[in-house]
Amino acid sequence: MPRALFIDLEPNVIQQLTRDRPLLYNPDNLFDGIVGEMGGAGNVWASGYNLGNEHSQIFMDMLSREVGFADNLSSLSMTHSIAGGTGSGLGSLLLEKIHDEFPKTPVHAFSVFPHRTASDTILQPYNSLLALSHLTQYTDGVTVFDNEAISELNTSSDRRSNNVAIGHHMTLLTTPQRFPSWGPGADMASMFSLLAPMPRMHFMVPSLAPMPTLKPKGSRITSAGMVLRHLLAPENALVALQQEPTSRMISAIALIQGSSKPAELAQALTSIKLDKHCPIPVTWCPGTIIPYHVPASPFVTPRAKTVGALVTNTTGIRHLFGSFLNEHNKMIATRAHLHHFTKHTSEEDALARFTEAKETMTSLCKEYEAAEGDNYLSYMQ
Ligand SMILES: Nc1nc2c(ncn2[C@@H]2O[C@H](COP(=O)(O)OP(=O)(O)OP(=O)(O)O)[C@@H](O)[C@H]2O)c(=O)[nH]1
Ligand SMILES: [Mg+2]
Repeated sequence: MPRALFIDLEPNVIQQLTRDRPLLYNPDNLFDGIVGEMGGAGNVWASGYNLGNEHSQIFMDMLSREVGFADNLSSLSMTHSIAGGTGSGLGSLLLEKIHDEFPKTPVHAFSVFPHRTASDTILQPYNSLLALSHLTQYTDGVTVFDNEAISELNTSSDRRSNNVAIGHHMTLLTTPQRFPSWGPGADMASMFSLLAPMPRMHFMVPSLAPMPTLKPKGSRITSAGMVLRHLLAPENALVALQQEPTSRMISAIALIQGSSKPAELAQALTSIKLDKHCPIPVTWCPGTIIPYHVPASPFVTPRAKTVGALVTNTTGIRHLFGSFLNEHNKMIATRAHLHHFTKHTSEEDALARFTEAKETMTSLCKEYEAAEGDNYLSYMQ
């Protein structure tokens, strides 16, 4: 039975989940709406945040109960999207509460980022910015799943096929911690301490090889070396990033699962350092790609001879945050759609939150920019 808590402010999604698999989930871990407020957060961050705040005790009791069952709590992970009202607003509130109640527990997020060009919620530039600043302040690591990039790779904007890719990546990334005997020191907390040597620069770009959602033609990617090359090619990243010549890699972890031996993986990495696709590392820390060999499960038929997932901490992500900031600035300049927010909070409160979030994200972008130069460590003093 999954230990996960499933929390939503409207019943449809969770009810569908339990209809499909009635015996899989612990009913105590499902929360599908607040009585009298079953309409969700209506795509408004402030609504999700306020509803969460009013009823936070329910969520924290659910969490404390499940944490109480753990012999050895290693970290907490949250999965959400940042564009609507519930994932962003209730998600932000939960991150604050978790930070207060479990200050020593590392927190990670798997965050779905929206299409910038074909936005499906008009308030996205408001919601996303507030969620991003919470992810910066209250988590130790974020794996960014960008619907725009994943839809391009899938050649379809169907959410289900995006979820298949996201699910495969999450599965591979968390394999070492779900089967601890397979990889000592490979729990999320240890991995993110290698990935994010500086606390705020903790947003990871994932990639996957081969993509599980493409037509099954049989993969020509068979060796660890081919998987690594595929993972490092910028066009295979699950985040749409412009290739900026100034971008630098802070750290990366490659998880390779399949028939290749750990020694082959180490050898492949050495030769890849000469490859044109190999990202240029920062100069103020080792900036290496750390390999993890993940044995395949005897219970699952592998979908290819070798599969791999990569998570990269790159300074190039600042350009993505820059585009979120730009969109927000354009919208707030005319106070567009602000009335949706001010149904749930005062205009003064909304504007103060936007200003604070903008400052957080602008200073994070500046930090990434400084990390591209040689004087980053003195910049941080
Ligand atoms: N990859 C993926 N993206 C999704 C999925 N469902 C929603 N999204 C994206 O997530 C964003 C907002 O999601 P919603 O699920 O509508 O928002 P919510 O967090 O439930 O908030 P409210 O509906 O306002 O209560 C949009 O950018 C959607 O495209 C999904 O199943 N997979
Ligand atoms: Mg919803």
